[in-house]
Amino acid sequence: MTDLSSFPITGKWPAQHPERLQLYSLPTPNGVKVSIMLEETGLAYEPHLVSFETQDQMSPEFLTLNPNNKIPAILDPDGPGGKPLALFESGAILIYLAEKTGRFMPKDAAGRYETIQWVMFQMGGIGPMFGQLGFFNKFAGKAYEDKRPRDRYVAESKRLLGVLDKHLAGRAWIMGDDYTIADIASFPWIRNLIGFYEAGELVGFGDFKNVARVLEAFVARPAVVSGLNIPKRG
Ligand SMILES: N[C@@H](CCC(=O)N[C@@H](CS)C(=O)NCC(=O)O)C(=O)O
Repeated sequence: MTDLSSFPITGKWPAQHPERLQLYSLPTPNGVKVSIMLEETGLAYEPHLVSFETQDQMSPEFLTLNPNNKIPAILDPDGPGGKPLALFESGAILIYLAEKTGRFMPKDAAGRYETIQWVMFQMGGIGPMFGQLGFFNKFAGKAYEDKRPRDRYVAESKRLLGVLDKHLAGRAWIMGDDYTIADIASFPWIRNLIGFYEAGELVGFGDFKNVARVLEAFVARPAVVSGLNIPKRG
């Protein structure tokens, strides 16, 4: 019988099924990457809602799992060597889950590195830049009179979308015929940019036909449809 009681996080979010992978998250663009991956792989897992309304991400229990106070984070009772493994940073979690399950990552070494390269492109480029654009277009930054900060992130987001659009020409997915963690990392952010952040017009999304085509295929996947709402908001 798996026992996770020595992990302080289980004091705040008790594990009903300690033998299952424990997910601590919220359905944001970073959070849903992991929910979608878990839904795609069919791994047994138990989702726990980390509410920002109650600042759960700042709680001492959550900080034991991620000292950087951000979702998503996981605790896998069955990590390498059969020992529990706690992980944060969505890109690291996607790579871990791909390797654990042997899914959504090419088997050959070159394909594996190229997939990781595109995951890093999302983690270091798309995520941070789109996130700033969201702040300046939709949230507190919207009220700033000086539009230069917003425009800087508009320009950078457009540039990144252009890079991805060119790459996707003639490809079904980022890695070609196969759907991988590079897609799972990237498309929740693109969906969010034109949806929740309401920045589609600002970045001229209509110009990125390949990105739009692959986004449509992505959101039609059943695991994406369900993953986008996990964990359920209270
Ligand atoms: N690089 C991190 C970023 C995670 C991140 O920014 N999470 C946001 C939600 S999308 C968060 O937890 N924010 C809460 C806070 O900053 O207090 C990852 O990809 O996991």
